[in-house]
Amino acid sequence: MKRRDLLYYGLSSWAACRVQSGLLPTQASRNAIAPISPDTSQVHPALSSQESTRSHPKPTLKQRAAAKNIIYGAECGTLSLAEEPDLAEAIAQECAMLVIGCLKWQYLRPTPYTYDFTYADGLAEFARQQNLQMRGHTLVWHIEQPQWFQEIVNPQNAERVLVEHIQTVMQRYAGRMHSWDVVNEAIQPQDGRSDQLRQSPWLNLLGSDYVDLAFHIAADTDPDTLLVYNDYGVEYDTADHESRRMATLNLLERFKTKGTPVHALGIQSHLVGDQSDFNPERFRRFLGDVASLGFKILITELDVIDQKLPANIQQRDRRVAQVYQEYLDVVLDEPAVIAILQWGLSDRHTWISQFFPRPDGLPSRPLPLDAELKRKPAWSAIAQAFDRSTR
Ligand code: 9MR
Repeated sequence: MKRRDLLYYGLSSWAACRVQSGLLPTQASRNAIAPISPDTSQVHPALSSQESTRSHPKPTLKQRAAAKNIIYGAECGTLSLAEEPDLAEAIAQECAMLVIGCLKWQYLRPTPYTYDFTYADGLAEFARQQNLQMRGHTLVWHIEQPQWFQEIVNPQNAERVLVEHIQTVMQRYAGRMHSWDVVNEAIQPQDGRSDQLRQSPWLNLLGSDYVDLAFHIAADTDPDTLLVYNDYGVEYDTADHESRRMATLNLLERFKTKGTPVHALGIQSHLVGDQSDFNPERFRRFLGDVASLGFKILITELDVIDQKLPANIQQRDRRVAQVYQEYLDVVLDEPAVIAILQWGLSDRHTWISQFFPRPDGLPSRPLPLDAELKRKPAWSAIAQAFDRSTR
């Protein structure tokens, strides 16, 4: 079996092994953190008040997922885990994979001529110490470009700038990344193009083939990593999501026809707590359609937006847990799904509190652990979904 096949099936920890013999990033020492015991039978003290897990240790999410050949993990922004050892311990305990979400241009490219890997290297070093697999997010996106981008990049130099960026960033972590979100959110049917691609800066500079170019450069730069096309808005039974599902399938078919090296679809999965139009059969069919085109599937940014849910914490947590359960019961039935990754692990840090704040000002609670790292009903729902899965 080739290395990439192992990755497809979520069986391999080769990336973690390879990194031990690889180069340590030079800036890593700035963010270096003390090794944390990977002994998952030890429960974090913060959990013990809610769960008597010391006497009856419960398997962690990564253990339950691994039993079903699934990789469970989370993204952790630009966090310095050295400053939050309790969160670092929780991540090491629950997660088998760390999503390095600060590999965006805005963080990496202070000037057109320089790169700053400080945040990403710190997290990569943490992943190495804890034997976590890693994935990178993201090489090509339509937003969050540095300020200089608009002034410097033009149709004449755009290809060179894009190629150099992808090569530089991927080479740094080559052999260590399980997968990469090479292109993020390229679809936008509302923009009115016949190919349903988004009117993005890259499209305007390079034409619609920028997507294919990015994947070809990525494949040449790190032939062993899984190359993912990542997007959102395909989960619900609404006209908008239906058109995005169709556009996604069209794009995947286009990749196949053109021989573009894309291995998997990333479905972000920012679910909405008060939305009632999740249709299990429709979503199941979509996953099956993606799989039958030959693509693996990763759930890449799972969380549940609780902006419009009741203030009462018990009611709110119950509904969030129910949303996780309904969704994962469908997702985990699809054999092409290889990973369940969350956009954060603890409510202490979540984009939702900024982007979808509650009108009553109460803190958002979209993730499996609360801000004190206690396991919530969402944690139990995810755990049970893994346990129930018959894959
Ligand atoms: O969670 C991320 C937030 O902290 C950043 O400010 C934002 C812009 O870089 O990106 C958020 O992450 C997004 C991800 O990159 C793509 N899918 C949607 C995520 C939530 O907005």
